[in-house]
Amino acid sequence: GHPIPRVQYTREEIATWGHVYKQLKELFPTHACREHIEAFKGLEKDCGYRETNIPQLEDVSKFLKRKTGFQLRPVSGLLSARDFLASLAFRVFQCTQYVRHGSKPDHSPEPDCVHELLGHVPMLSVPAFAQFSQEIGLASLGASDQEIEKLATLYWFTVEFGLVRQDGKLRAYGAGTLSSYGELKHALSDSPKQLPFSPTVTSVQEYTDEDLQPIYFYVESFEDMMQKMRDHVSTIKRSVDLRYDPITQSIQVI
Ligand code: H2B
Ligand code: FE
Repeated sequence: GHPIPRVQYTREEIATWGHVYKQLKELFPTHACREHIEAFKGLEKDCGYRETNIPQLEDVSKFLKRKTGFQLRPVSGLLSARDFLASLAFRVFQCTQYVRHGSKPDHSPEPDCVHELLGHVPMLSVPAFAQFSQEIGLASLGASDQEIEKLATLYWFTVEFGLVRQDGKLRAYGAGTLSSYGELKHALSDSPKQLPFSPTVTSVQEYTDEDLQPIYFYVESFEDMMQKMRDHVSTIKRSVDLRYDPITQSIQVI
């Protein structure tokens, strides 16, 4: 419950952020989904999103809390899929606070706050998407290692690299895509395969984190994605039945 410590970023770190920010801002109007574009405006207005400033996680966390009840928790690096997904069940997003190395501003091998703030945060402020994120988290509680692996794969092809069709064109809603200029251009070009999202197929699709994605999955809407996911999750066998109580923000075994 403590406020997230404020960080005084160095000039080099702010320059790295600014470099990515400036490039992506040019692409968002033609490449990002409309929810991301809308959310981004709010973050510029309320949370200090701009080229010369790295937003503070505490301010962003309060913004999200107001919009969708999500909160950020600072984390020092990559967590296991099980730990990471479990926190989503409680509308907690474990968020790195450090900036990638300035020698490679366009790439970070691990999540950094440029990726979290530009990719994840705007989408977590969208109610339908926040609900989807929490439901993947809820599905992970008490799941077997094998099921966790499938959920992590679904997370990869939706939350990180998902596309959505809007006004007849594909747009990005995945954070991995929305936080990388190269990936964002590539994702909507003719180079990769773009397949319809289908949990049975998508959950066992192999993927790489070493290069641009060769395959993306698209949905027709977030409601469509949520329904497909719910149908899929209902087939997962689990030892206990769980329910999230939004009043106490706790999980009840039923
Ligand atoms: N850990 C952290 N710190 N940030 C993430 O975005 C993240 C993670 N993503 N662990 C997880 C793994 C994701 O790739 C899935 C659920 O495996
Ligand atoms: Fe991510």
